[in-house]
Amino acid sequence: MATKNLSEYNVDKVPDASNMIFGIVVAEWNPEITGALLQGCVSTLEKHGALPENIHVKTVPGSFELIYGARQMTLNDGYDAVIVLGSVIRGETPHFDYICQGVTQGIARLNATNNIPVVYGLLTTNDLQQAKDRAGGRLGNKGDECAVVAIKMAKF
Ligand code: DLZ
Repeated sequence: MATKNLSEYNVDKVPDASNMIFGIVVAEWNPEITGALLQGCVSTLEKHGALPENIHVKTVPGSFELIYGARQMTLNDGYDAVIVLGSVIRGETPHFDYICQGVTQGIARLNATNNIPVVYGLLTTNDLQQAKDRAGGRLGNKGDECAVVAIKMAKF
């Protein structure tokens, strides 16, 4: 099955984001990738009307810390949606699996227990090229997809 281009979506189905406030938590690991995810995410939020002053970006050391960062942001009632952005690349040890499972379950739990939607922008790839392909490369940008999801969930 062909992989979907992450930057392709139906523009007509995206609500206006001009009155919405977004929090973004971005991991510092693999900065070439997470920087590209952030760039795509912010530009897509702004494309749909979000004001730059209503997009608040915080960094955390690694993807595992995205859970804590997102939780702190969801404690602030002012956000309409929170987005986490990270990139975990498979190494030689099982560490990759533990981080991916931990972040996935942590973000799922936040969504099941909090009132503010948390959008899951974690790239989990076997190598750097797969991450590049999904961070502004041949398969689009996961950051764009997360922005669209955040706007839709904020409206929800
Ligand atoms: C330790 C680690 C490793 C091996 N790989 C990554 C990675 O590919 N991407 C990422 O975002 N973070 C990685 N980390 C760091 C962990 O997410 C976390 O910051 C540390 O385990 C400390 O809690």
